Order: sequence, then structure tokens, then C-alpha cells
Amino acid sequence: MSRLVVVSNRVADPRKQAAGGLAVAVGEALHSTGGLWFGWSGKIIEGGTPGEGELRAQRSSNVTLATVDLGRDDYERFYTGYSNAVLWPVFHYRLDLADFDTSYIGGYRRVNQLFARKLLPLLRPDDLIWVHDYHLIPLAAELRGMGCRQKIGFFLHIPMPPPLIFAAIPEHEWLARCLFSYDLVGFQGNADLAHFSRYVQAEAGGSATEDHRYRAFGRTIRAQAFPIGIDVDEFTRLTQGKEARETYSTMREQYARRNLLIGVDRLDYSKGIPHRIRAFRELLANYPENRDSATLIQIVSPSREAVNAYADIRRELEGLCGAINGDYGELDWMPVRYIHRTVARKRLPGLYRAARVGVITPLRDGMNLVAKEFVVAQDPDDPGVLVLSRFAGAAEQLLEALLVNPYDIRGTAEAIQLALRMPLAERQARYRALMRRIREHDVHCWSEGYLQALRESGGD
Ligand code: ADQ
Repeated sequence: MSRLVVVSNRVADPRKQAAGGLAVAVGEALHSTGGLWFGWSGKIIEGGTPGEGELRAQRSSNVTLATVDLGRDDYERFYTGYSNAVLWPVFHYRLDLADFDTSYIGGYRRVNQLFARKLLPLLRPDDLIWVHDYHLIPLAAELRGMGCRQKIGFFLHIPMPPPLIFAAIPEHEWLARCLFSYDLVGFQGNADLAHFSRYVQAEAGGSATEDHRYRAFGRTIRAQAFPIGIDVDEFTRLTQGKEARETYSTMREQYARRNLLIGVDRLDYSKGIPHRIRAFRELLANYPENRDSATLIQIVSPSREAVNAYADIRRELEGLCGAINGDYGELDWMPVRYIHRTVARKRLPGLYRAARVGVITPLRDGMNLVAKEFVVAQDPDDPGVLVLSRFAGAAEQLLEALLVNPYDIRGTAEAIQLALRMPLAERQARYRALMRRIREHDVHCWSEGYLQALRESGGD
């Protein structure tokens, strides 16, 4: 069997317990082939030479973890700049937040070239290379330019925007051309694939054929949707673990008289957190029976604090939550508890399970794994209800959730009210259907399906 080489911006040690489902799944695939995981070390070297970085390798059982450091300038242009102030906002349809600073692209290319240069000597002739996410779109093109002939696949964890929005990126044609250096390009959902297909045909003058093949820029590649999932068994074990049970009991005790609603996100404007808080305020305003009885716990983990748009959203959230608590709060009831912190992974299922409603309402999201985790953590005899944005990739599979348009504040408030009042039999029926779908699309099936398609692919 070919050795698997995974390349991603960050590398996680799969043995570490804090590692999430993705690290576990990728780790498993790497273990079975004695693979290599390559990426940025997370270290920034002040005053480092642009385009240079020291390579370090360590073994974690039979997997090699190889990482490079980045100089400050490369980090700022590649990571903070092009990746997170151009690609991230545009791919999430937020042209208004994109910063098309012309100095970013040079850093983005430089880091991809650095990765290619450092990775190339580590490769074996029959390796299967799997590149992850928007930071590394040009990696295959750089590797090919250096003579790499192995099969290389790419998976985009974030949404693929419609052609006109993608075309707002000054370098869109170059990015699309770079995608055609891969043998397989994977997307989260059918909507993303459809956008890619339309771009290829309308903007790149290419064509699509029946068997997932696309031809443009003189090359034929395979592109397909591979919806990512979670490790259901791992998350079920976590739910039954000591920490999760403790968290569950504490929450149930503290909120014995109340209906808990929960939101768990990385602090990001794509997650629709302010819209969600407004929908909760609308719930309290329009359905007064929830006053003094419903509490929204919103956990937000700090993220990309160096990017301006992230500081703005933090201020907006603090203001919104403060205003609701001021307007509606009582001495013994705070309507919103806003917590700006990462919750330990082992405790998360306890929080999810204590909630009557999971409110997962991104404005746009590649998939959203929190939605899947929320369902898996529920008590099958008395499950909570998932209110999910139709703009999350997960909505393509989780059809039995209450699907909402997060921009429609009133509609979202109505769905939350419906969730709070839903009879037990309906909650159970929806839970069972959702669990079936989450199992069908779990993370093992995602990685096995992707790797199978990569083995079968063959560009020209
Ligand atoms: P993210 O945008 O990071 O990922 P998501 O899929 O929702 O989003 O979460 C990933 C993991 O982070 C989950 O396992 C979740 O439990 C954890 N997490 C999120 N907020 C947390 C918090 N406050 N405290 C503790 N843990 C937290 C990107 C894309 C998504 C896509 C994933 C995987 O943006 O659309 O689903 O990659 O492909």
C-alpha cells in the first residue's frame, strides 16, 4: 500500500488526547501506512529570512511529524494576510471584509514554495499526498514545478463560493489553475462542487464530464463532494466519560429550572453569532413565557486575534450580550452567558447534553462539526433539538434539524420557540434520523472515501 503523506497548515500529534476527531481520523489513516504529516510548526521566528524556515521531524509511534517554522513577515503575509484576510472572507461570501492588499500574495506563494521545497526530499516515489485547505491551494503546482509526479489530492474544508464571488479575488484564475495541478479536488458539499463546476465552465472555458472529471487549463482532474463527519464512537465515548458526566450534572443542577440553549463556536464572523444573539432577544421579546426560564450559553473560542475583523466582532458581541442582560435580566436570571474561552474537548459533550436546544446558525460554513457533535451527545430517551443554519454544509445531510435562515432573525426565533416546545416523540424521531445520517457520513467514511477516489484518480 502507498504511504500516505498529509500536508496541512497545522500539524497535530494524533496521540494527544486533546486532538479532535479530524486529527484522530487523519492520524488513523497515517498509522495504517506509517505515514508522514507535514506542516507549519506554529512557531514564528522574529526577523527570519523570508521564504526560509527550519525543518524539524519527530516520530509519534510509526508516524513522522515534520514541521517548518515561519519568519514573521511570511507568517503575516501568508497566514494573517492572504489566507485569512483574502481567501477566508471571500470563500465565506464576505467581500466586504476582504483586504486585497497586494503585498499578501507574494508571502502566500513564498510559503507554499517553502513547503514544497522542504517536503520534496522527504517524498517516496509511490506516496499518496493529501493536501488540506485554503492555505495550501498552490502547493501541488509548486511541487509539480519541482518534478513531483506522485498523486496529489486537495480537500477544501471551507465553502467554495459562486463563480462571481470567487472571481472577485484578483488572482482567481491563478488559484483555479493551481487547483488543476491536483489529481483530485474534494469539497464539503454538492453546493460547493456545483460552484466549482460552474466556474470551470463559465470562467475558465473548461468542461465537465460525467464521471466527476473536469477539464480546463490543459488538464483533466477529478472533483467530488466528500462531506466530512465526526468520529461517532470517539464522541460517544467522550460523552460517557467522567469529565462530560461531571459537566452535565453541574449544568443540570445549576439550571434545574431553566431551559438551556447552547452555541459553541470559534470566534468568527462566518459563524453568525451576533445574528443568533439577536434571534434570542427576539425570542424573549415575542414569547415572554421564556423570560426567566430560557438561558443561552454562548461559548466562543478565541481565534485569529491579529485580524481586524475579529476584534470588531468581539466588541459587537460583548455589547449585544450586555444589552440583553441589562434589558431582560433579573437578580437571579441572566439571559445570556457569553464565555470567551475554549472548552476542554472532554467537557463539551456534557454541555451539549445539558442543553434543550443547540443553536448552530453560521451565515456560511464549510460543514460545521459542532452540529454533528451536539446530536451525538444527546440522551436518546430525552434528546435536545438542533436548530441549524441552512447555510452550513451540514444542512445538506442533517435534514431533520430545524433548518433556519440565520439572517431572518424573526424566523430563527420562531424555530427556537418550536424547538423549546417540541413534544418528546418528535424530538426522538428527529434524533434517530439525524444519528443515522451522522453515522452514514462519519469521519472514517470521509477519509476512506477520499483516499479511495485519490487512488483511482489520474490526471493527465
Ligand atoms: P471550524 O471553522 O473550526 O472548521 P467547526 O467544524 O464548527 O469549525 O469546529 C471544529 C471543531 O472545533 C469541533 O470539533 C468543535 O468541537 C471545536 N470547537 C469549536 N468551538 C469550540 C469552543 N468554543 N470550545 C471548544 N471547542 C470548540 C473548519 C470549517 C468547518 C468544517 C471544519 C472541518 O470552517 O466548516 O466543519 O473545518 O472540515
